[in-house]
Amino acid sequence: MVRLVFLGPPGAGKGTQASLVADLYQVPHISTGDILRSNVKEESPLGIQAKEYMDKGDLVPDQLILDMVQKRLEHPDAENGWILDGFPRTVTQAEEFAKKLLSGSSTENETESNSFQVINLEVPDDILVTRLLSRGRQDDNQETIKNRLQVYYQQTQPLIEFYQARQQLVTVDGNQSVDVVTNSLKQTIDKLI
Ligand code: B4P
Repeated sequence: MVRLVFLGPPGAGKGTQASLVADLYQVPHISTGDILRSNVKEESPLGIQAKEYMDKGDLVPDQLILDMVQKRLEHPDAENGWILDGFPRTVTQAEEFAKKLLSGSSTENETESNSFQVINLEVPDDILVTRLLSRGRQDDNQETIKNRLQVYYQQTQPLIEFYQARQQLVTVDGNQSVDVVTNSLKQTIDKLI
């Protein structure tokens, strides 16, 4: 079963690749960034709370994210696999995800570390900044990007060690053309499933 987490700094191509790979393996692409942005657009209570963090490039509080992801994973389309893009993003999110979100699934008898794999997309900082500035989303300005990178190094990068220690991590070079990255991912995933 394809159950993957895409990890990486802002602009690494998580969203770009998760969407392509989800189509290839016919599993839902679950992007916490996309779900948050659609809540912001609808001005839902979650969107109103999330907006102030996203505009600054800060992370939305863990509990809001955990509830949101749990709800999304309860949809029937997630029963036979998923690609999580942008979640977990903190050690707390990762610990809670391992403990709670997978506890009710059919993998109850498996060890937690066998239940999903994590793909870490690696891209140098200068390339990330260039990519984000040319994308030009509302949160893609110099100041916010600087903060998002800092937040990544402080809060998300520790997940590399977290998942390495659990033997769940595979790193892929994201500093190549979109097609080349997709092909590397396909080769990596075919070995994992
Ligand atoms: P996200 O939506 O997850 O966005 P991202 O990390 O900035 O970008 P991503 O890595 O997906 O890059 P993309 O493919 O688009 O997060 C936005 C915000 O939401 C966060 O700052 C935070 O506030 C909040 N949030 C989300 N999840 C959260 C969580 N779990 N906890 C708390 N808060 C959370 O690519 C970027 C650009 O590069 C695109 O223009 C693309 O076309 C280009 N590109 C991609 N691959 C390329 C390649 N190989 N070569 C050249 N260009 C490429």
